[in-house]
Amino acid sequence: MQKLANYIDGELIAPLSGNYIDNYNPAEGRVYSMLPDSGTEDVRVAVDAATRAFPAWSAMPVDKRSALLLKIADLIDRDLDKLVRAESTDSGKPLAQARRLDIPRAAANMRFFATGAIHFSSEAHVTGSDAVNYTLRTPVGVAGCISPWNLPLYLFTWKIAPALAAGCTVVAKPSELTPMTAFLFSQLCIEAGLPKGVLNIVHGLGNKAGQGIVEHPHVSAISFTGGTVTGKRIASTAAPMLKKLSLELGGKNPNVIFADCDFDKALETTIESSFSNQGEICLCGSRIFVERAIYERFLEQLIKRTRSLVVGDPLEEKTNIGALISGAHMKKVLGYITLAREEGGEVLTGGKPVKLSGRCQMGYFVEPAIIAGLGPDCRTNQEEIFGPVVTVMPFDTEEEVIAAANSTNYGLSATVWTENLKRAHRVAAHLKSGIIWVNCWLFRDLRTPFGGMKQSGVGREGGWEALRFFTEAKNVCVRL
Ligand code: TXE
Repeated sequence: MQKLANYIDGELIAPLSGNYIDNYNPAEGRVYSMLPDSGTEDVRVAVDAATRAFPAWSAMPVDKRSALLLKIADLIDRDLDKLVRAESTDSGKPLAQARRLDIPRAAANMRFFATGAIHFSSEAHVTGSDAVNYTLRTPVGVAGCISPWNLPLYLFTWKIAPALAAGCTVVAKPSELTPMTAFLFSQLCIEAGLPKGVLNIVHGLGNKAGQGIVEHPHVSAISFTGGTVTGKRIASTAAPMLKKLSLELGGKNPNVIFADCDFDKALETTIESSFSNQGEICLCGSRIFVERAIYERFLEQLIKRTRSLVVGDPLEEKTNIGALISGAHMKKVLGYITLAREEGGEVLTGGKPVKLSGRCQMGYFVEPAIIAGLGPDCRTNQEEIFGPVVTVMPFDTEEEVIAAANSTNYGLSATVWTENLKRAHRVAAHLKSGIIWVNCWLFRDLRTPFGGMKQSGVGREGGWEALRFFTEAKNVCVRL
């Protein structure tokens, strides 16, 4: 069975303990490879390598750093098919989605920040004729980047690309549930000639390898995407050490559909925003609010379209919904279906495990579910399920729906459907979300700030925000 390796100081190496963790193929429900069970000692070696590499990497002219990152982007493009298949196998997501979204976006992340760093500039403030202040932006040092399993290479590169482009060296840990594309990525870094120690990838469990990165005194900044509970734990370690922190956490996002929307577009996009990646995207719209005038019609069409989605082998092109990430996660998702019933909800379609035949007979498949009859305050409508499960609620007024949409502890994203321009701007301004889509979903301009409010996190990624995060601002005041 294939054993993955850590990427430390430019080499692919085994964990110091010699121990490995089983890596599952979620569509087959069986172990298909093994990843290093790294501990704090492996992290220490990685941080030492990153510390040694920092002076040369941070001093390298930005166009040279950029060229190396662009080369890695080209290698991702070259290996598209291999990476797509690996991502689908490792995470259970449909191959078609990995080809359309995950892997191209990983290359785009590398290119965006490789070129962005060239254009990054700092400010100058002229204090009348008394002084000139200018801001020096220097890389923070060794950055820790910890990424989750739902969009593995996409979110991994979303963090390491700006860190490296800004001149930081990095110790990164992909999720132990989806290590494969980060491992393949480390091979591409070697091929591209990335200097040793600039990027180090330590595989392993969150509470060992991940916690080791967060606790290490020479890691100056932590960029994390994952669950809110884990984010809080990381903050409780990193905050007293006064580390810079960026936390992108969970969501329970409202999808608000007014009667004056473009009905067909709202319906089609709602199918995507509800069930893309099996609902395992922090940006999925899991609470659907529909204005009463079109509620029955919309719901009827939504059920019909949802029933037509193909739950199946992720490697088959016709599959819309692949496997959930793990048996434990499937249990959690099904537990929420039970909870929804206990809370008085009616499951209008789906919500049952799907038993496939052939190689996928042991896989973690769940039918996409639509639940109605629940108010906004119940647990089903307050807690992140992170699976193919949505609730649908009618509303009568704008004020009412804004209050309901804002009623959770989360504040990551929201979607608004209306053809009324004034209303669109008004509602967007009142929604407590870091990202608001009007008449679209998931569309991203990588220059815009990305992140959540409330329990959805602190800090913003994307564009200059990310390059600012990985640099320290120093003001130099020159008295004239
Ligand atoms: O993610 P974790 P889990 C949500 C979703 C899901 C829940 C739990 O609701 O059901 O979180 O998922 C690393 N120090 N999201 O438990 O634990 C871990 O190894 C340092 C939303 O699988 O947050 C992995 O690399 N690192 C989300 C990463 O954190 C630690 C995406 C994320 O894992 C650590 C995923 C520690 N103490 C889940 N403990 C989103 N925002 O998109 C764990 N890790």
